[in-house]
Amino acid sequence: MIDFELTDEQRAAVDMAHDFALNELRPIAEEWDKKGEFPADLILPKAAQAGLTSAGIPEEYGGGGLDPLTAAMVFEELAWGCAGLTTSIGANNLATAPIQIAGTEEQKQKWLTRLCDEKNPKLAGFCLTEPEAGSDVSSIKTTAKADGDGFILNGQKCFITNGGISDVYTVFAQTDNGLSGFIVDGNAEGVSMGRHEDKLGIRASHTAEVFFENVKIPKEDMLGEPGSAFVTVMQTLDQTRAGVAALAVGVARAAFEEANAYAKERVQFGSPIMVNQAISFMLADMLINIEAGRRLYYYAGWLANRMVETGKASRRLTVASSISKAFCGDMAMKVTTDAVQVLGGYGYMKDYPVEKYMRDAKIMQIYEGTAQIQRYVLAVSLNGIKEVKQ
Ligand code: COS
Repeated sequence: MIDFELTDEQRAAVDMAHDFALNELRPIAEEWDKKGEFPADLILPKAAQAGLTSAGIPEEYGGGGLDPLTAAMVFEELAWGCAGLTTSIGANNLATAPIQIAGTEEQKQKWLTRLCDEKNPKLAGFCLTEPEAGSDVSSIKTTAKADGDGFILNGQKCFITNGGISDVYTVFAQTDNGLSGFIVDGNAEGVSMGRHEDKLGIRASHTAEVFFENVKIPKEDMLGEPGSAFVTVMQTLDQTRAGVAALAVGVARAAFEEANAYAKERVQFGSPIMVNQAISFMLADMLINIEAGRRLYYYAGWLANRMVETGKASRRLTVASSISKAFCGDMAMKVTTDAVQVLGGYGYMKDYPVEKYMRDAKIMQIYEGTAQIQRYVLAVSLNGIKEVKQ
């Protein structure tokens, strides 16, 4: 059955996230966007207190226990407040997904629990991307060489959200058997932060290189079977891409609201510019695309819930999550660009937030798989698709 009502739990989570976005994120968004830094000391304790840094971690390990769909709904609200701050707060969700997918019970107890201490909030980072391995996951050069009772990790990761300021990293490296996953203590000797990136958008998130130099990893911190990490990464992204789509919807929504309000107030040629169909149709198109994007990520999130419940990967989820990410990323870019257009010269100035929304939206077409990679995933699936039935 299809039901478009949120459950009581979802309503409560969404309302809480909206209040947090309104009262905690929006008031500081502009300042930290300008500074280009994540104000960890300021916002992390509040986010942890509200359960946002551990929202997707099951309750039995101390987390909020939100399923992927409800977590995505929460991210939509937070991104409405500030997509940059949300990216750093939400990175724990991405970084811990591989532990939830491939980790043992002991690993979950040890590492997930550590990230759920509200009084001592901690960040986690997902270390996949390297200077020469972004879309092409198999070409990762970081190595983990077997050494006695564990491994020695060496390599360089880049564009890592919360890189260098995280307590826990999930790291993907080449071993004798292929790509393997590891959980790495951020305080271990040999883990260091490289360049802190100066970005176009989501500037209030922290993005940096992470270096691993002869880092000793005990064998019990390997994630899953040796050589099994490619599939773990794919399943992680299947599960989290709806969350990025939701972020994109949140940014687009914020831009739409600003443009809609402006169009009612701005008078030119004796009338509010809203009376021109050139403007009102643009706003109507924004609304159509925001609503369409939201339904797409709801569906992908719903399928992700099923993956979590059954523990089984599904081609349907891969396709749905790529569709939602591709559509919502492109949609957010278009909606935010149109919002700048509605505000005209004012939209181009930093006095209004729409230029920030436009800068923030661009990353939605890039991170967690570019718009082109999503289409590649879909193109590969075409072989198995004969008809597009319900
Ligand atoms: N779930 C489970 N298994 C999957 C899977 C998925 N979603 N996608 C692929 N696999 C499996 C395949 O079944 C295949 O298994 P077998 O070798 O047993 O047949 C294996 O993984 C390799 O799959 P494939 O041949 O499709 O891999 P490719 O090298 O062609 O790469 C893409 C596929 C491009 C889709 C992948 O590299 C990708 O998603 N890249 C983007 C990564 C990304 O998003 N980077 C951004 C940084 S993340 S912050």
